[in-house]
Amino acid sequence: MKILIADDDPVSRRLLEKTLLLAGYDVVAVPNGMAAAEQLCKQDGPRLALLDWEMPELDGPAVCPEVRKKKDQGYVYMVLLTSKGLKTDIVTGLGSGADDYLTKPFDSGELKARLRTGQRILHLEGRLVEARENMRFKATHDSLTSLFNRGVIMELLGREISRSRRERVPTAILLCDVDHFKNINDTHGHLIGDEVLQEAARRLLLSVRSYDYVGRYGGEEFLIILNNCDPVSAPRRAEEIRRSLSDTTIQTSVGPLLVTMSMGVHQTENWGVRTVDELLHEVDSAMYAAKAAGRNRISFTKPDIPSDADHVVPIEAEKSFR
Ligand code: GH3
Ligand code: MG
Ligand code: MG
Ligand code: MG
Repeated sequence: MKILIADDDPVSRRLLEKTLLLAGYDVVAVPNGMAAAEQLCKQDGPRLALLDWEMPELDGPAVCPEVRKKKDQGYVYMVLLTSKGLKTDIVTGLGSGADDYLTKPFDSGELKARLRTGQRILHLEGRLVEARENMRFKATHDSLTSLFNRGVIMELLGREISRSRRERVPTAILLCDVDHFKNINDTHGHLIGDEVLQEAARRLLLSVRSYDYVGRYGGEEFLIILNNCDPVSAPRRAEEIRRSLSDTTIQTSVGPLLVTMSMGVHQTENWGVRTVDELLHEVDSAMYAAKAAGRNRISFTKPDIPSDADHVVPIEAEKSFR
């Protein structure tokens, strides 16, 4: 574990460094408070710190609030180690944001025991952060496919349309629906159907760029948002995505299955004043046109005709996309 030592006295610093190296810590030693704050505010900086009180530039109690100000990183456990031993000093030191307080000369057994307490707190924090991240992932992703769930992909769609309209960059929306999926369930069972959906989702994700969005829109329906996708690229990319499913059979527990999908595509930078729902209705109609034309194909919505309404977007219409 990485630990920071900040002490302006070279002898004191070296003694601490030696003690902590022997205890198995990975030591970063600095001679003043400024350097300490800089190290502790780094994204991958030490999470455990031993700070001397009196140091040039910033003293120990001044380092603590600097570090606490940073909200976008993990907790830093800070121990003040000082020759100042009055009760009022301890109160001031802990009040500045330090987690613990030790007086010099220190007892190495006590120092190590207190640092282990710090590590327990940091470990606990790590587990809480992990639990929070897991919950956040579960709340935003579909449990079967791990794609964005419907709520999230709809929100991203609204946001992306606003951005596309504001910056006048083109975006493509693809609604994909697996063909005759009910037959797979009916013939092989629901679990095989699930395997197919998982593999289809994996292939869709692999076939887009990292900044595009893929979400599970419904049972066997997926919504894909291709950011900054111009009119020339959109049909080609939609075709590549369609073929990512149909070109190779899916290996399932009952053997390989050939699965295809139909796709409705809308590509534009002229959004007009329609709502997300109206837009999705158009893409859905295009998808059904692809079904009607024989499935395993792409159908486009009618191209947008730029109008004055595109240039002056009423505030209310903008709001409806959020
Ligand atoms: P089409 O080509 O017209 O789209 O036909 P289809 O059979 O794919 O369409 P339909 O809407 O009739 O059937 C979709 C089926 O998807 C029905 C539903 O039971 C199934 N389904 C929905 N969610 C899941 C799921 O999570 N797992 C499995 N295995 N099946 C699902
Ligand atoms: Mg000092
Ligand atoms: Mg469907
Ligand atoms: Mg279907």
